[in-house]
Amino acid sequence: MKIIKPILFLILLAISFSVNSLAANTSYSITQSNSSSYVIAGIGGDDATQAAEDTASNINWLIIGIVVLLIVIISLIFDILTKVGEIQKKPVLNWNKINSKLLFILGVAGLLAVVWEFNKHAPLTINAQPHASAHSAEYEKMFMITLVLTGIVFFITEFLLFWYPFRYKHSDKRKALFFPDNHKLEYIWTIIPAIVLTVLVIRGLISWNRIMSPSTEKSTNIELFAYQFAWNARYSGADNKLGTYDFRKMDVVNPLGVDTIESNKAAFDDIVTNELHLKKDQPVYMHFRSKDVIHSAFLPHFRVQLNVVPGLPTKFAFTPTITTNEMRVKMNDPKFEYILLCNKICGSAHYRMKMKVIVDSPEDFEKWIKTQPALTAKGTEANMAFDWSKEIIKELASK
Ligand SMILES: [Cu+2]
Repeated sequence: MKIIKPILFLILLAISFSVNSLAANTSYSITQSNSSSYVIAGIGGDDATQAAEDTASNINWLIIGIVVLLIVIISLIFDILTKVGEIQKKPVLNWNKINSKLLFILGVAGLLAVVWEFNKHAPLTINAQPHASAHSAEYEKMFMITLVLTGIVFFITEFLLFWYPFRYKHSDKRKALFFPDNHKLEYIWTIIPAIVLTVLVIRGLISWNRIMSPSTEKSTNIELFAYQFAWNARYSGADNKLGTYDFRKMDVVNPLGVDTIESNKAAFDDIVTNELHLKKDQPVYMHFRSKDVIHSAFLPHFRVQLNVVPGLPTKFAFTPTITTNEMRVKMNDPKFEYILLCNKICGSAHYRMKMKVIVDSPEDFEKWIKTQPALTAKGTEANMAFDWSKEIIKELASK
């Protein structure tokens, strides 16, 4: 009580100052142009901007002052009620009841906020995006099973956490039960989660192994090259072999440092592009390589994400199953595009590190790739003679 009075005085003083300087600015008419700035009509230039900023700042201080004042007033009311209780020799406020109720309200509000958050922001998550690869359905299923199981446990345990302090708050009429341990209960809450987690982990491992061990010789080899701040794709050409590279060979004409010496024949027909074209139903083996820092290749629609680490090539195989055109029809969105994003904050222009991904029918893929020059003239010749659409592998259909 003794401390509150001087604080109250100081706050009132601060508010009166704020109101005074606010009044000094009211001769300008203020219109809010957008959420971030105020514009004063009739006055141009820096003076107007400065005045507007001062006013906005004063309004903020005024709001803070009012909130602090309200807190002080409420605490004063509580103080007075406590004093009244002392005089009457019978407490006016039962803090035990108030706290237990407030805690329970907090718990319920928190759980409602979780439901609200799911409704509000779930459409922005990866799971709300359409999926278009051979393994994506399995991934989705696994994610949903884990989410539902952990979700049920979350809601039950969180509710109980707030219900118990409310239901079993202190009462003069009863004594707390001394309850050191109960073997049966401990068995239940150890064995059940252990079984559930084991099933989830084993199931996950089976899926992981199936997704991560595709047949290498039946896949098209493509290299994804990441650098600050863009991507390049390197196709292995008609021989389906990526030529070796050497970082010392990187320069303006050969940014990927591909070795085109005579002994490195595999590199001759390699094709470097700025767009990633994939063939429908054709498994692709992605070899990720970074020039500078750690990036992360994120292909949300194919449910693929892998770190791209300088000096440590990483790999992931997947099979796109829906062409861009088919997806446009399916989504009823003629502008739909697949995308490759960098998902690691890799520097100042990280936000624009993305690449257009197009899934073609075998015929369209052939048409496109034949317009792309290889690293050498000989390689281009070999690629032109190659029947790209023949390479469709029906391995997946047989599964
Ligand atoms: Cu990046």
